[in-house]
Amino acid sequence: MTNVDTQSTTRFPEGFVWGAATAAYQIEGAAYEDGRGESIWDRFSHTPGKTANGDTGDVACDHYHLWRDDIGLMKELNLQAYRFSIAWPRILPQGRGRPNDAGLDFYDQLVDGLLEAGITPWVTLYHWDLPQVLEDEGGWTSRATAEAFAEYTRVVTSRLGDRVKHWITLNEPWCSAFLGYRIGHHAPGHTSTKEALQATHTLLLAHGMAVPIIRENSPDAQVGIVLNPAQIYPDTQSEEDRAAAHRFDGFFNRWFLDPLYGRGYPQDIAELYGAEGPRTLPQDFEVIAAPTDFLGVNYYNPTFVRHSPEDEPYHIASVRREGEYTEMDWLVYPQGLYDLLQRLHRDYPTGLLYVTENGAAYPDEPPRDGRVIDTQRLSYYAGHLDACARAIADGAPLRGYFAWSLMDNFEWAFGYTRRFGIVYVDYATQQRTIKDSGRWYSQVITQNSLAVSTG
Ligand code: IFM
Repeated sequence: MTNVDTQSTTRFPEGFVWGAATAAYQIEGAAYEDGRGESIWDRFSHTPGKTANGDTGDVACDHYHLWRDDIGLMKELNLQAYRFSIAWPRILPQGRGRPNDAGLDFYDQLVDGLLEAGITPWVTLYHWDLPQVLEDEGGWTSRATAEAFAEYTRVVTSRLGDRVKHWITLNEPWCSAFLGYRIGHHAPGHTSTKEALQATHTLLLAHGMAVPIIRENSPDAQVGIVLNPAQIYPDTQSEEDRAAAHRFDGFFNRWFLDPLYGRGYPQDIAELYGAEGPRTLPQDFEVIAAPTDFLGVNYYNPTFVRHSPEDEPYHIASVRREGEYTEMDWLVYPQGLYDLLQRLHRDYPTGLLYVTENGAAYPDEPPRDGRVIDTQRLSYYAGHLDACARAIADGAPLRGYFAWSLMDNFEWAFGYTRRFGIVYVDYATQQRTIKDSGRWYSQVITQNSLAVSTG
């Protein structure tokens, strides 16, 4: 393969789950087929100026048609589990109401195909592709969207709950709320703090409403939510920098984790948000804190912050540290994953932990003689898996790891300009090629250990 120094002899515990992850809008394509409704990402990506090169998910990796081949790839990679998401607009084109049989059939066959291949399906119910009709009625800022999500959950779990035993309600609600309604970098592209906070509340409520429905329709299932918690470090140990890091932790992490684990919204942050805070009902908090079995952690990079009086209103500035950066301009820092896993398990009753996404974008060369040499990605994985192993050795209840991503795909506002796959996709031909990182990962899976050759 390639010359990366991964000297580790680390073994993972028996039963550790090895997988890879994707999301519907990023890979499926077939945006107008078989009765699928419009999603906010169809609308957003077709709006000029919103994505790199005007890229859309219309075709993406054409997984909707190539899923059998893709299961073949997963087998070649020795994957034990595959995390994918269901496109809500394929199931309920109008957001609620009459289900679309063709959409349900697609996922039904995919699940059966995975099980036949000996691969455990891990299903995410919502990975950002809200039906546009619901957005037109207020989207995640409207409480009715949580009710629609509960209805959608009921439809999906009634159909797949007998065979799917690992369910994730939401992927990264921070992104849905803040990238979508505050920063505007994601669909639906709004820029209001008040909307983002209301959207957060609806998303958390939707999660809480969905949990008992999943349990009812999928007995013995493991149910969880996936967050993208930040591992935050103060730039210096000064009191002011540490206070800034604590505030940032409040905005980014505690605002989600505290209500999910029964503590309501953190008071210090609620005070800073003031009148922009969400409208809530007292009974919401019990719903949101529905007991779950695991927390999914998506980790890519750490966050360093400092106190900055000129940055109104919260006086926090991010700090760029020296080091290696990926093509996303994200610092490579495996220790952040170790620290994050320890912190989550120390501060919250998370139940089991799974790394549900971790990976890196680098500008790969197209395959030559059937090979893609992606040394940097391979070493990124090696470093982060080593951090996982150390976290387990030091007591974190980490039970599995999913590489992001199974294959190169539509990276949201970056379109097709960022490649995260362990499989290379030639978008013109839909040809897939397992990269060196993928070959290395498949050996790690087989050995259940990092003691595999990379040379
Ligand atoms: O591609 C995304 C994914 O959809 C959610 N988590 C982060 C990934 C990389 O940006």
